Amino acid sequence: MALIKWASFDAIGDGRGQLVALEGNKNIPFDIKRVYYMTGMKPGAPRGFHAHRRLQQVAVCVAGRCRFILDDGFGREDAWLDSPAKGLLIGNMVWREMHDFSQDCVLMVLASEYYDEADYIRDYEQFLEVAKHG
Ligand code: T46
Repeated sequence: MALIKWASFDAIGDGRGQLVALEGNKNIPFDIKRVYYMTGMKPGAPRGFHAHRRLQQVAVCVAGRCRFILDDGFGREDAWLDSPAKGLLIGNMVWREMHDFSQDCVLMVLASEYYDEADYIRDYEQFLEVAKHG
């Protein structure tokens, strides 16, 4: 099963620039309960390294680019986020890592749930155990 799944968004462009609209249960496949974004990432400082038990998310690089690694416990794939018109769908129980942030990267994430540290699995061995044996 492919781990990398994209949502593509219409960019409405005119002489002034581009506009992209994201709407829950339309081009985002869940009710959006939370939006967060990351800026000022340091070169060579990857992020992520965890999975979520329930959370679903869509990640969009609204500026710049970065590389995501997704791992379901059986295989891993990577993909560049390099367009504000492209969203990476990240399901629950998928280990994610973010690498190679460009200096101008602004990474925005839309989430299906409020922030809950108890939903995180931050230990890779524990993630493998849950992914493989429930
Ligand atoms: C994910 C990837 C793509 C909050 O207080 N509220 C929030 O909504 C979030 C997302 C984080 N935090 C706090 C928790 C930590 O003290 O912000 C700090 C940094 O979070 P974290 O180390 O988890 O950041 P990343 O970049 O490793 O991971 C984040 C999300 O946490 C995660 O859900 O999927 O981005």
